Amino acid sequence: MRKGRNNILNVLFSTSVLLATPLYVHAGDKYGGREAVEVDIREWNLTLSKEKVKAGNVGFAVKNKGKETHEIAVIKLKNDAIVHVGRLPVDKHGAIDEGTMDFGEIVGEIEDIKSGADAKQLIKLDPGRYAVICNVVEQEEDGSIEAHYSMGMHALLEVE
Ligand SMILES: [Cu+2]
Repeated sequence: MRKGRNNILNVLFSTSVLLATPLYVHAGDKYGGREAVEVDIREWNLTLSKEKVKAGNVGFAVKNKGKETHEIAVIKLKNDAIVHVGRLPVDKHGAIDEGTMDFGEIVGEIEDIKSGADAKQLIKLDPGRYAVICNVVEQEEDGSIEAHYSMGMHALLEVE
């Protein structure tokens, strides 16, 4: 399913170049980046328009298609952290403790993206593996704690 979606995006990309209406390229151009990644966030997933980009300044164009406020954090994973991006170490609430994590470091973050809002940022990425996650933690009315990362808001981005 995921592969199929990427193929469609690749076709759109080629077509837009041919028609000189570079909609897909534009997000990168605006920020001077050679690459752009569109990030859709909603309850409870986070999807990237590409799984792989070239190193350098990468434009992230985020759209919150959900009802709740979300964020994205881009974490460069250490080389030896060959772990599924959905199985990173979490605290008791199911969130990633950004202060003590030892499997990688945050290289970029866009916080407080409201429902329906867009957010864009250029983030410099070196080659490697990255986890793109929403690390929002909130308390529900019944007192339970909801950690968006553990609910499924994560994706892997490879930079070459
Ligand atoms: Cu979230």
